[in-house]
Amino acid sequence: MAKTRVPVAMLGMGAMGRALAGALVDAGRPVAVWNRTPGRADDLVRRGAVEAGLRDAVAAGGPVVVCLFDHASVHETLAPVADGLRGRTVVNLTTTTPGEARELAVWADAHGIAYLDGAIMATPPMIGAPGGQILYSGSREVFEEHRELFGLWADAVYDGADAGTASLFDLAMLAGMYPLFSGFLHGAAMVRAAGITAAEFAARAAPFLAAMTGALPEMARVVDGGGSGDAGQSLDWTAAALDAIARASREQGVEPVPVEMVAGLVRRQVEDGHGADDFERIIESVRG
Ligand code: FVH
Repeated sequence: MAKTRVPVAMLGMGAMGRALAGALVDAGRPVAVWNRTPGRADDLVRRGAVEAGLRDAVAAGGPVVVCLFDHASVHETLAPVADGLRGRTVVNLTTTTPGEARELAVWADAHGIAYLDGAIMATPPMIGAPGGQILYSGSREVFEEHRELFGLWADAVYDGADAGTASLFDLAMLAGMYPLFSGFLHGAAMVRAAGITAAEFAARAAPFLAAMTGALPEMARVVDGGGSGDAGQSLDWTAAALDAIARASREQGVEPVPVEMVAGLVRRQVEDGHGADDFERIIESVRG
């Protein structure tokens, strides 16, 4: 059988699982789909996917791609079919911590399963469209063997043999994204109190915030010890600026919680005598 005709088993038909399976169906790949609650893949079945019981889906022959809610649901799903997975390949695209990914890799190895972990840096509509990335780590052989398949979903990036690395990058990047989104929504609440819509605010904030990300490489240079860290704004200055933002927020009747989180990190460094240092110094407030 030609490699592209080997059926891919897709476990998990949530929003992301359906998007991944849909991209394969669109590319003419045979796909066997399974979901704990049957019927969530009806549209895919109409388009050519085969809905199967768990054991039959796993027996389909090709790689078994897992996209479930969390680490626990992956174990709950794979444990009963571990015998059927011996000698086979599992690609786990469920969001897990690095430690959980490594634990799954060890579990897979103990059951004779080749394991590749993945982290999806995309939303379901981005699957099969430009702009998405999926990070992989674990078995290089599995990554190389299924590279073409992975390319149907998004840009595929291999991050090395440690199964935890893809998750580490994923969650570290999300650690940046969620505070950014919270900050945007905080700002939207502030201007809304003045009758400005979130859409108007987004049109102003998006280019500004995008331009600000240009500062990241220089911040990184300072953190890595290659920059002076004295070119920007001191933490004393930043503390005053954050205080002004918090006061402005309260004037608008909005609780400045996201900004207070940052102010707390700054305050710790100022209290430790680093008020003259640059903003990058607050990394010391989160280091263990
Ligand atoms: N959706 C997104 O934008 C993000 C983008 C980045 C990566 N994530 C991760 O992808 C995993 C799946 O996400 P999802 O969007 O498909 O999630 P849901 O639509 O909530 O579907 C969850 C599926 O998991 C099944 N499930 C839940 N618990 C169990 C269990 N104990 N045993 C077996 N299956 C389970 C659930 O089945 P059902 O409720 O329909 O029966 C869904 O198929 C996730 O790790 C994201 O972090 C997506």
